[in-house]
Amino acid sequence: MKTIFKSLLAITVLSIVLSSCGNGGSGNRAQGALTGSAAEKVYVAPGEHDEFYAFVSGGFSGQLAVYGLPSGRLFKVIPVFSVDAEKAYGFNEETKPMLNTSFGQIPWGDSHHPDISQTNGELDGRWIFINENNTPRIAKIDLTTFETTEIIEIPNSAGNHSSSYVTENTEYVIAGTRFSVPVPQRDMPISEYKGNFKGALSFLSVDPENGRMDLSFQILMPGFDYDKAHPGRGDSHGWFFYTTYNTEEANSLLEVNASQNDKDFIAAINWKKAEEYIKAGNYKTMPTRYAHNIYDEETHSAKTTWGNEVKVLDPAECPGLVYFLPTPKSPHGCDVDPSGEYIVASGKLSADVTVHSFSKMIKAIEEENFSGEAYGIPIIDFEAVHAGSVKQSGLGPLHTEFDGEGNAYTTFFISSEVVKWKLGTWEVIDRKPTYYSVGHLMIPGGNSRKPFGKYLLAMNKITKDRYLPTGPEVTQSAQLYDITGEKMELLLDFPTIGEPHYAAAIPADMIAKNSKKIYKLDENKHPYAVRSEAEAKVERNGNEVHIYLTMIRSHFAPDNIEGVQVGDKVYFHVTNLEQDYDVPHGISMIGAQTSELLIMPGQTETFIWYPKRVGIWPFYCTDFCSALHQEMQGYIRVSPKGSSVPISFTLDGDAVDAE
Ligand code: RUQ
Ligand code: CUA
Repeated sequence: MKTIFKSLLAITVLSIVLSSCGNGGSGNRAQGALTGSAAEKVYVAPGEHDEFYAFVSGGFSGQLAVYGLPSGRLFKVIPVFSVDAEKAYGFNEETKPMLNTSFGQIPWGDSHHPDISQTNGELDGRWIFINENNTPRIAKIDLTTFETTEIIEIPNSAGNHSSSYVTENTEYVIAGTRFSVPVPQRDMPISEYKGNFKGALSFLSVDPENGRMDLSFQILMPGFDYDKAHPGRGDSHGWFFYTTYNTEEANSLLEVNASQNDKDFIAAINWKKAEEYIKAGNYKTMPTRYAHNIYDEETHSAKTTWGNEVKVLDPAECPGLVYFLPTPKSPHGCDVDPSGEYIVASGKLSADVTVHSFSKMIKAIEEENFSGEAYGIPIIDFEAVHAGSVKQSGLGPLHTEFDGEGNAYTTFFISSEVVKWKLGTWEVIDRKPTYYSVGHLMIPGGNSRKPFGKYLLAMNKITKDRYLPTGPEVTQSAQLYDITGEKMELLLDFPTIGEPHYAAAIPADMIAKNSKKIYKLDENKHPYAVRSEAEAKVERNGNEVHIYLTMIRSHFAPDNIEGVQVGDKVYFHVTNLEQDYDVPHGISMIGAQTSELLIMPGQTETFIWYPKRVGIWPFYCTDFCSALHQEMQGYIRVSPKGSSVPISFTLDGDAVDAE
């Protein structure tokens, strides 16, 4: 086994070396040149809109980026798990609670797999969910505001990788632990991992009205690594499938020790059965602690509530809840075709892509066609569940998506290619190189009942010489392929933010029409909001000074403030009074140890400034908002501590309004 692994490793290294010199040299661009027709296919004329929104995970940036397809133009980076000084996310008082966890406030996360909400197995465009791998969390982004509105921490987990995928009607969004750990956490020798560590799979219900997530239950699985997951659909709706690796339960040098078994498993979870067990009270309640952070659009503020228990199911005590499907070999991707019949597993160390059949699985369960059991969980006989394999299709298969026309597309990391093959006959139809070392791929709607087809986006881990060099760190990138014909056609390369793990895309017209234009001022329930300049004021409360500030083109009210002292804690509560589309204002204060605020029309945000020195200190608008943007500024007079200068402020502002 070790030899196979080492030779695969050697091929990886070789293929990277080959690809980097194969296309090397700045003089040789011919290979990458597009045909005129390819250029036309991605050209979106100035002022025209793209056909699809693509939401591309930022990987270790912790964020989610919004691109247009086919142009590859970047529209927005949505801050999710990492602070973002540009948008004040995690810096202003309102969004700080979004990053609360049981470990404290965490300024960074590792985002992986976005998934758009579904109704009847089709994308509905209401929300997009994304998982955080490092400090296990799932976030929800509202697709009317393109803002993160909810983050829930996943207890009893470590490395929330097999996440965040939704069931057919968004009944659940799921999480799964990549690293098994002691549950509950305790002090014990690592060498006693085997048989003692557990892998928690989590099911979070989603309120169909407001999208509110709730940690419904967890299934405490054997101590394997739970890697990827996808929901059943159609007939297999009610099931969830997770790939596992390290069924060896090794705790060290996994590259060798977790590559011993010929086959690992896909864990098939019957979540409808889980609901029955929960209903029947067949669960344990486990004390735990996790943060649940919700952003309220009316108060423009986030609040954390704390969960302190979770319902836990033990598969050994719940017959029919979990089955294992033997699957070669350290499988990564776990993908279900649009019909729900085929479960495609990509064994990282297997030469073939393995496909299981859902209907065969049900039959095998009925006939109890089992080849053994692991920790009380039946292992279905491989032949009884195996539908077929795509033979010798490439090296290092990772992920598969579907076009809805009976074709599947699988990425191969080691051989750097996308391979198109036919469901049912398993024959390879086409293969195209990627540049280089592709991880995920995405077809709009490609993990739903109704893929939109047309394009395939390959997300690459390595770009080498594909772009202008930028020092040792070079961009990662995505590549767009036309999949309307029998053969795929490479159309476009474009750089991405962070590492592009998975993505999700949806026809633009499904969400563009719902996009919010402004926040209504008269619906603003922020406790420090003011709705007109007349209400703007400055108040002292001990050593706290609260400035209720307004902004409108092109001035602040008040814009001269006196009576602040060294040692005060000065709150800027700032309301943007604009009610027009696309007129944010920004504000920053000299010496404030935080970011600017970038405030949308009708919104209120807060930052805190600790004046340290006596003097007259300016603040100004940071977003070029009008012809007189440069005039949008103000002063604060800071007197020594204990000074008798009273709080005073101006409200006339010497109208320099451009409008
Ligand atoms: S998993 S390739 Cu998160 Cu494949 Cu990224
Ligand atoms: Cu307001 Cu610039």
